[in-house]
Amino acid sequence: MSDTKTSLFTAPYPVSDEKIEFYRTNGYVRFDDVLNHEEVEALRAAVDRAKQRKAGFVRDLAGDGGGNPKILQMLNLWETNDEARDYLQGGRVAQMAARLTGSSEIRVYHDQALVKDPGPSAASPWHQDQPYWPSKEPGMLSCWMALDDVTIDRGCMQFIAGSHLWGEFDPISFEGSGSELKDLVSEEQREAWKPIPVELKAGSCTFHHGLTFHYTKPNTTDKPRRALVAIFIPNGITYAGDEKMSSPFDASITSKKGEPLRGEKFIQLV
Ligand SMILES: O=C(O)CCC(=O)C(=O)O
Repeated sequence: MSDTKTSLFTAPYPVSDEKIEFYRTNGYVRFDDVLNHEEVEALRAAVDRAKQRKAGFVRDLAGDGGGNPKILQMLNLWETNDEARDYLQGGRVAQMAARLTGSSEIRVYHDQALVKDPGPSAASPWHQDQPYWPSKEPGMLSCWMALDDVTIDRGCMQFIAGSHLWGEFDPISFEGSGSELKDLVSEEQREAWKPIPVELKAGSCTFHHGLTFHYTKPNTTDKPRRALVAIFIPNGITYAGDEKMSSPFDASITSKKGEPLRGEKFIQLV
């Protein structure tokens, strides 16, 4: 951990019972002003440096955009960036995940910077996260931290409230039209399909459950949209073995099928 940044990211952020209730009912919840200006600047610098370096697992989630990715995905910044590591190990967002899930322990599955730069960008299609994860049970969750002020047109998160109770659907291609998932749900679910955009200031975030349907529009503004996502494993999640699609972190998994999901890179934060 860096010496200079240790005062950042350590102060706890309170999570009220109302927020927990909201998360459990709706499958997502927002928190404002979770990071201060200095913390946001530190993480922006980490993301911008990672973009320059393009080391590790980096790809265009929306296909091969060549030099101008439509959705730039960079995994596990915490392994190479002091700021990203301090952010996770400082424990603030992990403790929030512990409160939301009621779990006494929280591990990180991975982090990811998701950047939609000005210019041609793509929608992140309606999808659930759980189909892409090696977990048998639902319950893992993500913290989507805005590092820029995000509006609908700059690609803020949108959710279908309560969809975390609709079960697990097939993984969706990020190169498609964006609305494929809507074709898979029941008539009743289609009627309940009312997207809720959550516009946020930089340093504010949403948490969402791995089964919650979510989406972001292409960034059509002239400013970047930088988000840092942390995915958490609470207690009670086991490894699904080869039942699920492969992931870049398969080699890190140390569990056998049916055992609690553990991996060399899935460090314990709480
Ligand atoms: O930021 C985006 O465009 C999509 C984010 C997302 O799908 C996620 O955090 O699970």
